[in-house]
Amino acid sequence: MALLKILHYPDPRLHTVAKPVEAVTDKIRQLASDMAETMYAAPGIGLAATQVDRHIRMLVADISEEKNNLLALINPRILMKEGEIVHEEGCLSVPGIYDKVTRAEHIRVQATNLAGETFDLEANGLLAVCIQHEIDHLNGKVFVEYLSRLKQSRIKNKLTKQSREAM
Ligand code: K1U
Ligand code: ZN
Repeated sequence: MALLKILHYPDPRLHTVAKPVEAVTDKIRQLASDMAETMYAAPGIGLAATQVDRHIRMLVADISEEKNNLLALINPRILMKEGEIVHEEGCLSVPGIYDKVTRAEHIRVQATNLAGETFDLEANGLLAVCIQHEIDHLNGKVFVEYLSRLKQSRIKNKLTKQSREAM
């Protein structure tokens, strides 16, 4: 088990489009396990491989209070989107910034699990928001890109200053 380093916006690597996972190997299962450990430690409710500088299409999520309902989605594909929800989002790659984003309220996703089996998942509310947020990461998109240019520029300046001060 290992804690992985999470990339912080505006790191350009966060805009990499992740490649499909060709086969679910022990290496992939180990990465999923390390990502889950990193997500729980942060703490967060989701994490995409992009955020830990692994550019493959895999995400983990757990929205349960007890942190006992881990989902690992490999090569996730949204089959259906319905309705609209406005939810306050945060991001482990954009520490300290929270803002409202409009997304689909209900989604159906097809993905591969850690046993290499394809499955469908229906998600509503927070889980739907979280999965859409994580799939955006796999497509190189960070949630701040839904905000105004002015907000994006302020966030970029704030986080760049913070990372310089941390050096
Ligand atoms: O992708 C990420 O950076 C993780 C992100 C997921 C997310 C949160 C909220 C809406 C959409 C997507 C987070 O987990 S931010 C931290 C967070 O939301 C949280 C942390 C501790 C307890 C509960 C929530
Ligand atoms: Zn995020």
